[in-house]
Amino acid sequence: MKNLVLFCVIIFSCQFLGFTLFNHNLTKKKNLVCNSSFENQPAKWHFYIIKANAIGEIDSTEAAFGHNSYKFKENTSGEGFLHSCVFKVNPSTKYSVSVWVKGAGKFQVQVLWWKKYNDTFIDESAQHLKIVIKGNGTSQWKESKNVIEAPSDARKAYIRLIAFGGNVWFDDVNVHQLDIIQH
Ligand SMILES: [Ca+2]
Repeated sequence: MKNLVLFCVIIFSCQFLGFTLFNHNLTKKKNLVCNSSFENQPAKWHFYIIKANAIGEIDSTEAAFGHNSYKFKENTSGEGFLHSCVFKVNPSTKYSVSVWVKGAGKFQVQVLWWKKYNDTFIDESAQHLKIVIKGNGTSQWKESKNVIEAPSDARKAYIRLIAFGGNVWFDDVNVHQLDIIQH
């Protein structure tokens, strides 16, 4: 009887794991954000301090998915932001943006759109900034999401995560194109 129960547990576990991995792979294929779950090194995310004291770091003790998240470690006056890799976008096209958040502070998710962008030149006049999501952290991991449309002149974009007023963890940042370019 014990062997039968063990067998059933193993079969159920395998099916559940396979189902989870299958769905996760499907999501990953379309996600435009590099290292979206903070599982890889180098992180390919860049942290900037707006007000001292703010510290940003990959945290292997908290995770909504996988093993890691990104922690904004801040006192009540500290404020920082973290920006993602740059990715290509299609103008006048809708994108879904989602993120998992936990913590005591407040947070925002912004998208910065660019006509052009590379490592040595940023055309500041072409910048458009959009606050996509904002809210208060919660004691448990919670997903927040929204849908946005790329400006008519957008060619590239990146995500900026912002937190202030207390520690905040981010995980599983996703940006997916929702429709096909109309031109
Ligand atoms: Ca993760």
